[in-house]
Amino acid sequence: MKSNFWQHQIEAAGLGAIAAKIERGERLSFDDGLALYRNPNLNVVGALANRVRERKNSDVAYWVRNQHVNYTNVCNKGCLFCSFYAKPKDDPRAYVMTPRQAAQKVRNYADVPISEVHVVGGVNPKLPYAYYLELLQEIKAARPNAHIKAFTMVEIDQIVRIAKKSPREVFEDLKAAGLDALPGGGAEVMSDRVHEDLFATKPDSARWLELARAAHLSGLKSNATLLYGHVEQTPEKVEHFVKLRELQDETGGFLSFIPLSWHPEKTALEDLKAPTGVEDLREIAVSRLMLDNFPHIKSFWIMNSAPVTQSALWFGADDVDGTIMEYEIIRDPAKDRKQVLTSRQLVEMIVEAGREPVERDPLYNVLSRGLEGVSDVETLLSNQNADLIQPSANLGITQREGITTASQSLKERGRELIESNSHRL
Ligand code: V47
Repeated sequence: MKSNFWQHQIEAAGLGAIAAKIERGERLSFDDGLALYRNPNLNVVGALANRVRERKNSDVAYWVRNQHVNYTNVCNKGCLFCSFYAKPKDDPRAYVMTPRQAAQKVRNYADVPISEVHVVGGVNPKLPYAYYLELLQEIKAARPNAHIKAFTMVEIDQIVRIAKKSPREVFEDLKAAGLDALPGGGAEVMSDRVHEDLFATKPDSARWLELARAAHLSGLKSNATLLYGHVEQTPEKVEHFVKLRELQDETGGFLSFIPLSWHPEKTALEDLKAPTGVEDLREIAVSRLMLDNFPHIKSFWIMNSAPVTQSALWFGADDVDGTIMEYEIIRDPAKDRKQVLTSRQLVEMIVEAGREPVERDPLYNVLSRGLEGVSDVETLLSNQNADLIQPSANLGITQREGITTASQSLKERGRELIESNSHRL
């Protein structure tokens, strides 16, 4: 960054003072965060983020052999940004897997060397405490050598409530049942305004942070996310970073931050436009610069697409997530069944982008480098298994006709909200 060319670019973009702080390793302020979001020269913002990325993670881009299991889509939270969930009552899309069925999903991929099983679902008020413990136990028994990364803080909030125990006691029980780490997710945007408008019945940011703190104090590592591109405002995103890095100063328990690009399709807010690739790159870059104490920034290829993720590896990201196998949260069942990249495709994507692929486990222990052991077996198996257990097979919930789904009934509310937010967009 010392060359005259870059110095000129940085000064011309009006980012000289921020660049000097970055060079000195100083923390950026709230106002710096606003300035980075508002600066029209994305290349310079990205180059500054890349500077930090290379300082922390050199040329490496991490990937993981993982499998997602979404054990239920039943959810009583009614978030307007979500297309995944089904109402607890009378929703024909609703499904719940028994712990054994979830474990069978994992066994279906027994021939793939998976190191992480990522387990999340809706907040299903019918599931008892024992269900969550059995879910972990059955999955662990099906895949003893894989780490289980399970439950966002929103699910944890529900589990704590039904357990009638303290968060610390619950984390001890979950660890004993097989929990190794927690995903990000659930905080969305730490703003009371957006919370009220889009996900009022979910825990607020104070509760999310309290539970993340308890997880870290129990020795569990976790991730954090930001859902962007809907009705949030720039200062709310900067505030989100400030809150996360304060907790990270305290606990050191966060591993990775994942900006989640919102997908409006089939949600109550589907009339809003989706974020563009340029916005995705800016979110990666600003998060890398603001979250100075987070070791990793992930560009989740499912949300960002593979091409944007390749560019993101030069805008601050050092992780692309993994093989996934099946992802229900933004899946359109009418269009495609599976969202999977083989280990070979992931590694080739990273090499093509000019970075060094390193396979990791959920705790960022290095498992392999370069092309060691990569294959195309995931696609073969995921196609073969497509019909074995389809979530829409409606496990344990009877289908009925003539029912208004959650997303239909919320659409009206969504339209009103879009109108009332239109002056902010
Ligand atoms: O909290 C829901 C998001 C999250 C939509 O920790 C949507 O490695 C986009 O947390 N468009 C759950 N996003 C997923 C999550 C996650 C994903 C990947 C990796 C990790 C990790 C964590 O999904 C929710 C919500 O913010 N979400 N609906 C949507 N329509």
